[in-house]
Amino acid sequence: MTPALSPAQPAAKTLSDLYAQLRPHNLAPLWEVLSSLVTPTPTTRAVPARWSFSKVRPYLMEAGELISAAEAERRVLILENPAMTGESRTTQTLYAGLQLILPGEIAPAHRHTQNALRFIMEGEGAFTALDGERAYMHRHDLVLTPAWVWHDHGNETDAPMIWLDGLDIPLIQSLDASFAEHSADRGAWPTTRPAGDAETRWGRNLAPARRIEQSNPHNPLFIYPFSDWRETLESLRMSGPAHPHDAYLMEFVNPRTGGAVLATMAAFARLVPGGFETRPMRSSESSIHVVVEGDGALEIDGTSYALTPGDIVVVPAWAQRRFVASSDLVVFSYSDRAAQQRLELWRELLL
Ligand code: GTQ
Repeated sequence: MTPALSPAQPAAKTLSDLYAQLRPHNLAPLWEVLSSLVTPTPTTRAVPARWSFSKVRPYLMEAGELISAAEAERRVLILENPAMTGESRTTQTLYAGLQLILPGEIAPAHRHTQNALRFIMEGEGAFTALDGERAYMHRHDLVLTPAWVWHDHGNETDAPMIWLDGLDIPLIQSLDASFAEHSADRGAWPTTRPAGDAETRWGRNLAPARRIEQSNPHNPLFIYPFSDWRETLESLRMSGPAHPHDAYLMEFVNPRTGGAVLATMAAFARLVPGGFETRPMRSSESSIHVVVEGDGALEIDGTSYALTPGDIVVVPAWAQRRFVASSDLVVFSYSDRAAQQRLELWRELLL
């Protein structure tokens, strides 16, 4: 019999000896970490958090005095999760920021693999242009910039315009899939189509008969006016009782697919009638909620966050939450549900 080859080092006598031997070889024992990797339910580093628009606004205006939109490229204050400071993230997967564009300014054209949505907080009539088509934005409109579409922002009005940016930056970062390009002249994209063209073609339950089926069916509709979605919520309350867990909840949809507005993010409009309390629930998506009208509270894992217009509240993945409306609460929200559903990961638990 051939003798066994002698090991490079003496056999480890204890597990900790073994671990010391493994480390230089970039090896690690799964059994030490398995239960924290493969958890029965989601564990997240994100914590619930709330910002009030009126408290953030003065800082944003100060930034407006100190740096131009052109210099900054995007003049934004990031709403960082308090448990993940310095990481430019609001939840594990989602980013939120407040962007200011002053009269006469342009935020130059660029495109990137990150998906973005804007929810207008203040101002009337500045524009976002997608591939050179402008959409003029009004308070509480939802505006989209799907991945890899050229976009710039401009303000030709005489008042500041502020919106909430919702992006999937941390998700794209975790996938190491960030690509970006900037317009050669660092200016606005040349106008290619009349303002409002996308709404005309896609925003009225019609679609161009000779539409080209794209391999990437990104959403061709990029503005969802407040006046439309607010009216829908109002009509719903007449049509029947509120859902016990959702109250009146509608999803903004991509007219091409009927699915979520963006490849990774879904967006919602909710009405919780005054006096109504939703039943508690959990969802694997993380979500960011913006109070448009009304007062009440969002209870997250037993802590009550008072809600008033302009509040922005983070609900981490799998947190137990419920809405309590003192007066009619109108809430916009977005989440990573679209990404989770595409990956067949999304779940909820209705309690
Ligand atoms: O407006 O394109 O808040 O690219 C962060 C990254 C906004 C934008 C942000 C961006 C944008």
